[in-house]
Amino acid sequence: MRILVLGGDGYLGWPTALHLSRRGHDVGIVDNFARRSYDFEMGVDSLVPIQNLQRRVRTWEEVSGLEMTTYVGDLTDAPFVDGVLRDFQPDTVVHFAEQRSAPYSMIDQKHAVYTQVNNVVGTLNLLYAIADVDPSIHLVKLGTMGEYGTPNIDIEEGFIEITHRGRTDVLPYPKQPGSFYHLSKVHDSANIMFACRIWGLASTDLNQGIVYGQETEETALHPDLATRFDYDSVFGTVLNRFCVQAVVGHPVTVYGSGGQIRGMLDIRDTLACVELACTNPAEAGEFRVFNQFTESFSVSELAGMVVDAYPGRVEVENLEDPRVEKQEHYYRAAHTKLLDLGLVPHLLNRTTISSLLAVADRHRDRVDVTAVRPTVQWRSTASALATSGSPTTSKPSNIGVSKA
Ligand code: NAD
Ligand code: USQ
Repeated sequence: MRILVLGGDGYLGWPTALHLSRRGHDVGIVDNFARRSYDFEMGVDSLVPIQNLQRRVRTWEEVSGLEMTTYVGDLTDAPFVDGVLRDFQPDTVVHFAEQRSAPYSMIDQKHAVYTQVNNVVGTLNLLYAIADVDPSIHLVKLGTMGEYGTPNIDIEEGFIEITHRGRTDVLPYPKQPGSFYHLSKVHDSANIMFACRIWGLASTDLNQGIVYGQETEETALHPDLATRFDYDSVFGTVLNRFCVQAVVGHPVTVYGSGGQIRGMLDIRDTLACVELACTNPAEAGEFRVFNQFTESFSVSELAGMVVDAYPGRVEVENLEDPRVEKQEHYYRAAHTKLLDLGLVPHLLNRTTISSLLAVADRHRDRVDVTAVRPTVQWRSTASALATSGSPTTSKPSNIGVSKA
């Protein structure tokens, strides 16, 4: 297949592009490097050093003997998106290219607006481009389990059968997202579902849980192929953060009681799930939803697992929760559709956590402990970080087609 990976310079997009390339697909990457500019804005950096995209691709081509095309530009630039689809002619577009941090979206008004414009407008441009260039392109879109929130009933995969006053219908599952970022994904889902209905597009919305891990089979082939690893309080996700905290002797930062339960998955399973979605496409006019996670854990359970796996002493600190979220709640979410397609999950165990701890330990000298404690407050309309800079406005307008 010809597969275009939008956001292919990011934490998940890069290893996914490598994986799909190694599995024999012709892969193109699109990115505007917004993620790298958030690092400059926040004054933080990936724990694991990463190379620029051109060097990454060159190294991959040398190591694998496989070619990869890159396009540098912004999805909010409609002519750019249209031009890339016409040039690359993909069978499938895998769309990772969004601002993906909930805390970043909650810094202040500017960051909330930036997040929603970047994510919703980027996806809308993509939908128009697919409809105009080739409506048969399958859109595989990264959504989030956080679209559903934490309702007091079982969560289904995208849709729920409801009987109301004697009549029954299958309707989109109710959404109760927990940040302006998570809301942007809800808006995307509604727009994609509508585009499938009116233009007959085919799309798979992958409602992904929290990803942990850093190494994949392909990134391990050469140090220049490493993907990023965030531990700071804005972009770092919970288990990755806890492992870095343990290694540098910082207390593990459990927000509130730690009873928050979330769906999680290993980074290697992200790659496998995306590939399964690509190779088993949705039909014309179909909008389908897969819940992409393999297990669920409470934040306290994750903290306990890190304490158990780390050979030294680790303290756990219950901080006042900077977010507005339920700390004790029911959580049971369906996730059978990817298993039915053949997913064989890597489950979280002591070995996985030990290998994450080893990654953190290898790069412990790069940890900036001042970036670890949470700074963004959901209850405030302007967090301390609001003065530290503005969201990225870089918007290259030309199509940058480059063969590395
Ligand atoms: P990331 O920030 O590392 O990667 C996203 C990439 O998209 C970055 O390289 C960024 O520069 C690029 N990008 C952003 N806006 C763009 C635009 N307008 N035009 C072109 N490129 C743009 O994020 P990630 O962790 O790799 O997540 C990828 C996707 O998966 C996101 O959509 C995220 O919401 C979703 N997701 C991530 C997780 C997780 O735990 N990391 C969990 C569930 C869902
Ligand atoms: N948490 C802590 N301590 C920390 C960090 C987080 O207790 O130091 C708690 C949070 O309060 C929250 C939970 O851990 O209850 C998860 O937080 P997170 O930052 O790991 O994840 P989240 O903000 O939900 O976002 C991440 C990704 C996002 C993706 C989402 C999937 O950044 O792109 O959409 O996971 S999901 O959680 O299913 O919505």
